[in-house]
This record gives sequence, C-alpha cells and structure tokens, in this order.
Amino acid sequence: MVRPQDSATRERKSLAGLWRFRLDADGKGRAQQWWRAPLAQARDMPVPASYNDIAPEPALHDHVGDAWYQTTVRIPARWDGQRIVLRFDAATHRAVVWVDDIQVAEHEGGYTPFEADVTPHVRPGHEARLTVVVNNELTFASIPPGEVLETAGGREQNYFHDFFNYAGLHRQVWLYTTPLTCITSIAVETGLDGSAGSVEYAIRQSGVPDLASVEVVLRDADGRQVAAGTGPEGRLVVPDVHRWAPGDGYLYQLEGRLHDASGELIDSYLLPVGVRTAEVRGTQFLINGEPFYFRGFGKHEDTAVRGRGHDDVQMVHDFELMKWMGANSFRTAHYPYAEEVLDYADRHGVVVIDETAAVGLNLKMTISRSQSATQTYSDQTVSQATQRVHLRAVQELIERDRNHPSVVLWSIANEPESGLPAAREYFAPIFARARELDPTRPVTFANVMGETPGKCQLAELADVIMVNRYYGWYTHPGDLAGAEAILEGELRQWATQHRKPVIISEYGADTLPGLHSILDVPWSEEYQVRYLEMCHQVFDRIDEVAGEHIWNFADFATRPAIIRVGGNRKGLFTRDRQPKAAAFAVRRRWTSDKDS
Ligand code: GCB
Repeated sequence: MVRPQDSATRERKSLAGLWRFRLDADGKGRAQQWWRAPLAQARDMPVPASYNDIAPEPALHDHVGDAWYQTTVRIPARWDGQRIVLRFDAATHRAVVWVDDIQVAEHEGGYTPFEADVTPHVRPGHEARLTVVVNNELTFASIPPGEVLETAGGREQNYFHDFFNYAGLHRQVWLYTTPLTCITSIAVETGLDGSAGSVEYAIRQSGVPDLASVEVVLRDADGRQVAAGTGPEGRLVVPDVHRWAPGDGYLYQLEGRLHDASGELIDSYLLPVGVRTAEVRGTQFLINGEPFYFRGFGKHEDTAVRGRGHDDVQMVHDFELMKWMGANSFRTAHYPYAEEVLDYADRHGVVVIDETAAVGLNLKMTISRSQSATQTYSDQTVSQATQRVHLRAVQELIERDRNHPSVVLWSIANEPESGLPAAREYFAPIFARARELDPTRPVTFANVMGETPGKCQLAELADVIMVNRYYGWYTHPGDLAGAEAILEGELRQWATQHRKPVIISEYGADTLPGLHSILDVPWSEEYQVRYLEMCHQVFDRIDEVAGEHIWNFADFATRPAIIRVGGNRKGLFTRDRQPKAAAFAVRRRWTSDKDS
C-alpha cells in the first residue's frame, strides 16, 4: 500500500469535515443494516477527531460498542477511467465500511491505515454514500487488550493501560485515484560507504508486469537528479551524499515511474528518502556511525476536545515546544502516530522510536487490574489469538513506516509481563517477525518496573534495553536519596549483564502546576524538578545509558482513578501546553543554555 498523493498521475480528495454520526449502544445497527439509508437520528461529528469529548454527554464519553459515521461525496467526473480508492488513515479500534449498499472494507487495529478499491462501486460525476461502523471494544483478542464488563451501570470497558480509550475516525479519510496499472508499494533501505550513500529500492506494481517498465529517479532537495535506475529493484549510489541526521532532516526525493511499451508515462509516485544508517554496536546506539543519545519524551496523541484526533496546528506546536526544550527524539507511546507526525519528524531531523499499540499485556499492574483474570498469558487471556493480532499489528506498522528515516528503532510492546517463560514464547516470534520484515532497524520493547535484570525473559531478545522506571514516584515517594540508590543499582545491573545500550524510556513524577514546596513533596513543581535532576545525575554516571525520554511531554487524559487528578499529570507541559517549572529546568540541561 502506498499513501495517497497528488502526482503527475494521481489525485486525492480529503473527506475531512462534518460527518453524520450515531451511537449504537444496543448494537442493533448491523442487524438493521443502517448503511442502506441515510443515518436516522444522526448528529454532526467532525472528522478527524475522537467522538468522546465533542459533546458534554457521559453516554458519548463512555460509549462502549459500535458508533456509525456517514457522509456523501461526489466523485469528480474527471476521475472517469481511473482506479478510485477509499482510504482511512485510522479507525479506532476496528471498522467496517460500505459504499452505498456494498461492504468494501473491514479492518482490525486502531492506528494503522486500510483501504478499498471502490472503482466498481462508484460512478464519476455521481454521489456515493459512505458509511462506517467503528467499534471501540477491547478484548483479549485485540491490541491493546482489555475486557468488556457487564456491570450494574451497563456495559463498561476495562483496560490495562493508563490512557483514555478514545475512539472514532482519528485521522484523515481520503478518496484518491491511481492509474489502472499503478505502483502499489515502494520500499527503500539506505546505506553509507564513506562519503557515498546508497538507496536500495523495491517497487511493486499492479496489473500485468510486462506491460509497464519501471524507472527510478533520485533528486536532491534542489530538484537536481543525482541517480537513476531501471527495473523494479535496484541500488542507487549517491556520491557525496547529504546524510539525513538528527537535527538535519535532509531529504532526497525518489520518483518511481511506470512507462508503457511506447514510453508513455503511466504512473508516477514520489517518495521522500533520507539517507542514513541506524544500528546498535556494543553499548552504543549509532546513527550514521556516530553515537546518538536520545533526549526527549514519551508522548501521546492527546488534546482537549479532539482527544486523539490528528490536528496539524497541535502537531506543529508540539514539535516547536520539543525543539524549544532541546529534545532530539520521542517515542510514539503507546501506538503508531499519524503519518503526518512522522513526515514532520523526517523533515526536521527528529528521531523516533516507533511503537505498536501492544500496551497492557500485563495483568500484574495495580493501576489497571483485570476483573476477570490474574494470569497474563493463558488461553483465556493473552493467548495465541492475541499473538496473531499482535503479529499483524507489527507488520502493518513496519509496512507503513519503514521508509521514514526518522524511525530508528521499533518498539513492539510497552510493559508486558516479561518475567515468565510464557512471555518468551509469546514474544520470540514477534521479535523474529519484526526483524524479518525490517532487517535494517534494531528492535526492542519497554520493560516494566519489577522485571529486573535476570528476571526479565525478553531483554535477551531485544537489541536495546529500554526501561520505564519510577523510583521516587511509585516507590520511594519523597525519598530521592533512596530512589537514587536503587535506580543507579538497577541501571548498572542492566548495563553489566547485557552489554547493550540502555534507554530510560519513561521516568517522571505527577505534578500539579501551582503546588509548591520547599520540602520533597510529591505533586509539587519543585519535586518534579528535583526528581528529574536526581535521575539525570544517575544517567550521567553510567556510560551505557544511551537515552532519556521523560514521561510525559504533556499531561493527558486517563480513566478516573484515585491516583489520577484530572488525568495523568506527569507532563512537563500541562494538557494545554503551558510549561511547568520542570520544563525550564530540563531545557537548561538539554540546551545547555544557562540563561534560559
Ligand atoms: C508507565 C506506562 C505509562 C503510564 C506511566 C505512569 O509505566 O508505560 O503508560 O502512563 O507508567 O504514569 O504511570
């Protein structure tokens, strides 16, 4: 699958805007075939956005089950003779799609795109009715997992992760054209050899292969051709390459072209390409052969009203704030982010750890307990059925994001229970699948507190040790000296036992802006500053530490819980992106700008 784009041979049309919308709490819409007619009793709903916070209604906010979206679109008359595709950049967590009365697509997984060739079902110049049912139920056979409970108050969604289960059409919806014979996928892998760079490419096309020949042109950022090739696979060499590097998001543009026997252009597809390498060597993480230290955040796609809905304004603002902080990287905790986010990271030289939505494969967490089970891995809980969905999620993530130079590391899960032999059985094939799909990038997961060196069965499988640690918060609250000793002891153990780079992918303290204290009082702004300073002193003493990602960039929404005050408050920024004291303190560290 290649993304929709406007090129010499292709055109796209965004379907963002107000759609008609109706909740279906009783789940009767499918039986009553609601797609067959204009949606009755419908209200307006913006796309893209989560639906949950659009109106002040508990039934909307806490909805469990199906929700229906519908719109009508006129297919441009000039699209006659083209292949017409309907694409959803995401539908959380699963969806079925109809064009008029015909089902055209079905997809599982809330953060990766899917599409349908709708050419036979639409008529250029005429209107088509698009209906989507989006379902937000999390079960042990979904990624992330969860359980739907029948309670006195009705059906309730329980889940084992610490962020609100936003749902809906969170990202763009596109109608787009391709020629009938067209490029269907492009994959690139880049390398360096001294001052030269290489781009290995593989292009797939639909239709009869012999009818079209493939040509590839690589241009620099000024549009000058620097290399060219023919055939569906090949290797381009760029002398004196301008490398993509952290802080220098230099992109070449690869154009894949299909020509017919008479030389006529049939299809043209443009792909930005950053030439760089990413690898683990010993205890270092290398980008372009040079040690890279990750400085940044675990984030969320989370804002007021929109929930998880993508918004360019918010995206650019967040990147500007990260730049102001001196951050060079972030992790897409805890799901694949909108593709626009990776495009931006590519263009601006921001480094990304790209994560699947496999969060909460852990029934030992006290914050979000299962009501039905205690064993994480079993036929009734995280099982082979979960693993199948997880493998697919890894595949969809890698297929979607493999061409982004900003992505240097795959994270296949966040905080699974990892101390059991069953964890190894479950995860070994997932590591293997990630490496098979992409041999060029290291693979890891985020290890949870308590699954210490020696106990964790998965660290051995990972290329990087990535740990989430909260000494001084969930343990040792207010006791930074005690926290420091245990944090340092554990990190040194990881470093000596595994001889791999260690990234602290989460550390943080909830903080209420305006709460102050001279003493080490958790929740105060001063405590967040001192907690982070303590962690930083420890990291600076351990050579194998290759990165620090503070949890979290900004406060974010969670389910109600007595340890959550209006959500998770570990942000360096509030949910509306105002800085807490720690933002200035960390900025001083990350920019070494003592005057700021
Ligand atoms: C974690 C999780 C993250 C939580 C965070 C917290 O370890 O990975 O999703 O939000 O801790 O604040 O408890």
